[in-house]
Amino acid sequence: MPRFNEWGGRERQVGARASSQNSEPAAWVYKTRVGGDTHHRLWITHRPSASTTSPGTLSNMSMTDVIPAADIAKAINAFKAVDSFNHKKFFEILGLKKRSLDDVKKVFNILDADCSGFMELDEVKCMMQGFSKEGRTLSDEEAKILLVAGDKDGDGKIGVDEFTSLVAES
Ligand SMILES: [Ca+2]
Repeated sequence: MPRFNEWGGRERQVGARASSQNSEPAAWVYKTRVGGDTHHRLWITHRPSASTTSPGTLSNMSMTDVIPAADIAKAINAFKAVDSFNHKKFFEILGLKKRSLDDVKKVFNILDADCSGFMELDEVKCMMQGFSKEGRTLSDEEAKILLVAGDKDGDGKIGVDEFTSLVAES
């Protein structure tokens, strides 16, 4: 869904998410490259239609482009029970550690739904949903454990390098 902005560049929609199920408006992130710089802009808009997009997924890249859908389903199903989540096992089932660094970064970029460069607590809680809409939200306790495991520099969020380290340790 390209659109034009005041810089004259074409904007590419790179992310979208809704604040809660079926709620509107959703936040949309557009990315533009102007003179070698990448600009991200957040637009608050209404979700065009549930059939063309869904919260937490990218319009131009989906998780199944990187990880086989069968592996995602297996990983989601393994942690259906509340407070059963274990990120090492989750990444292992996904085969994430065996993937290229580039693929792991692609995964991170999808999980970073607002393209802030970090997985903040709300994105950590929705990590399994970032892989599949069938995934459940992590409990507060599970999210806290995952955040503490990933957040090496103590800024309260997970950056791309922290995420690739977390995968490498799994
Ligand atoms: Ca983020």
